[in-house]
Amino acid sequence: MEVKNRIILALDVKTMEKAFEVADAVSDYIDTIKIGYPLALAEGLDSISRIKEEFGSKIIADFKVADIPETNSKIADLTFESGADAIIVHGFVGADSVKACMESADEHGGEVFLLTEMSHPGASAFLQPAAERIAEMGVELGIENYVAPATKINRLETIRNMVGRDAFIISPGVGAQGGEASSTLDFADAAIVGRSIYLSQDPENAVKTLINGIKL
Ligand code: NUP
Repeated sequence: MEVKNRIILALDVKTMEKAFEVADAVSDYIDTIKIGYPLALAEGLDSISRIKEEFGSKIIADFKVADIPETNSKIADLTFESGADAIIVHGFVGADSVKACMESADEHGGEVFLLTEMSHPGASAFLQPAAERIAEMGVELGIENYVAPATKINRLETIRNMVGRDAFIISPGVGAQGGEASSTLDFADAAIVGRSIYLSQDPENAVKTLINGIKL
């Protein structure tokens, strides 16, 4: 996936009106938008196609899919049918569950991002000890796209080393969670940024400042 300016907007707002306002403000700089549960639950799954059609953006659906294979298939099918270009899938549920999403992605011409380790402090309890095994599983399954945390650069680096230089890593945690774009992008291909853009008084300027601070 090509991500303009190496920044992905996490559009975790709860109304379509606000979503359109923020996406419109940054549309000159951002061509990839991550839509997760907040917007999809508030405004429906068609928020994906509405944003995509209005702004021509690529959409990554952050549904952190983590169920049995049969249910994962249905979730992934519905997500791709709603226009998503990619879906974020949890790895801790195991290879069969992840494969179900990969098969759905193949059928729909979409992509899977494997979530290896998360960016929040609580992730150190259960997910961090499993993260390297999850990344290894991703490599064994032939997954090319990963999500790894911007808040723990050493962990991001470890995951980069495990998945290899050719893998595509997107990294959340820049800004509001304390991560910093430039060092994140030493190891990740793109940074995911939510609150420091959509809560800003001037989202366009927030994005410009971010871009100016990174080596493209
Ligand atoms: O480990 C993760 N951390 C994380 O913050 C995996 C994620 N998918 N996210 C998501 O990234 C989170 O749900 C939110 O949509 C975005 C970060 O937003 P912000 O902290 O920049 O507001």
